Amino acid sequence: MIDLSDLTAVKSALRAQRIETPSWAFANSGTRFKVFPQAGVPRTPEEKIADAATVHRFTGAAPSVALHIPWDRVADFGALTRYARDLGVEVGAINTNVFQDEDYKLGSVTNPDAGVRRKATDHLLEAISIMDATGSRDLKLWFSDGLNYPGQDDLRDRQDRLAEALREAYARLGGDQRILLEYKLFEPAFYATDIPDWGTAYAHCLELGERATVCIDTGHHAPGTNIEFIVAFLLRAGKLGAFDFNSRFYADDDLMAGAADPFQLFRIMYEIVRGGALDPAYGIKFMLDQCHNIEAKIPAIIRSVMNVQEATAKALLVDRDALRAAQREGRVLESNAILMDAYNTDVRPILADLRTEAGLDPDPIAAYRRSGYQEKIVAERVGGDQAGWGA
Ligand code: PSV
Ligand code: MN
Ligand code: MN
Repeated sequence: MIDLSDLTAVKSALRAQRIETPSWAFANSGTRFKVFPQAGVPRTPEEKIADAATVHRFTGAAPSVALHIPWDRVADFGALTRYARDLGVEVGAINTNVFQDEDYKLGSVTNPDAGVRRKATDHLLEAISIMDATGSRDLKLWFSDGLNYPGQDDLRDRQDRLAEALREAYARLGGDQRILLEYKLFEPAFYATDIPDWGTAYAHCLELGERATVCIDTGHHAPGTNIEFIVAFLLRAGKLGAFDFNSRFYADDDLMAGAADPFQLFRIMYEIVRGGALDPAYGIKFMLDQCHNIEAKIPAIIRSVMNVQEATAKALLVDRDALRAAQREGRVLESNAILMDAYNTDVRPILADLRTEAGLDPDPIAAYRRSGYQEKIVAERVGGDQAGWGA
């Protein structure tokens, strides 16, 4: 059993943890088959930010919101940033969108047409200008580029084109800005994706330099992939920059983080703790990237934040000295038992205490339900926005 008598260090690490919410998760979303609109969803970037601020108000752990351009494009990003700050949140990562224009049918930065590549790269540069205006540090890049058929385009040329666009964006970064590069095994392309895996993302980041790091989206792997190994490897190499948390049963399901496989989330967070990377000063961004197609959005996001916190709390409870000793001595069963002891500990009371100590309600979802916020947005907002998916 885990010794819970002195939780000072565990609590202070949990208190410092920050989870970023995605603006698009507050908007309507769906599958290829149907978008089920919900009452009260945001109609503007400001309303998405207001919902993100509400998540932060009840969790105390989600003080920034990622934007997606052009979905969240406004005339005055300085004003939007001030608006966010007034509500108690910061603008987080700026996500680019080079996947929704007709022009991108055969790719964006890897398109065989130089004109399309120029347009896509200009969009990346525009996103960096938005970062200048919002004070965001992170440019998050996900490319839908890929091929459906063998022979459709030259695999290697596409890597050269990708590298060229990334170089141009990288050269435009200023101050402490950095690139977070995502990979994804498949979808929307099915034969080949231009950044299919962490190794490809890592290699491009290495070529770019120290301000380029990999973003692990937990839904972007083949089933059964050992994601904590990727975490351990990238941390060791100093090339892990961020997570897009979500959970999946089959593909890029974008379900609530920790819903499908809480044990995997724990194993990931254990590697983070083991690597000393939980401290915000280390610079890893813990973001959510998910869609709520059938469930109410704000409570689902609150639940996801809580799930990440619970996985983190369990990871912090691992008796690392005992684990190391057991590992060194090759005590296999005991090593496994030490890890499982932490995983099997009910950490909900610890997190409830922490919230109470911070002046929050110990049960953020119940507090949200009682707050009247949902009724207010349902009454005020008619004709909610679509995240951009499943139109
Ligand atoms: C598409 O797979 C995706 O989920 C990527 O993970 C991006 O992070 C996100 O969309 C927003 O563009
Ligand atoms: Mn993602
Ligand atoms: Mn995804």
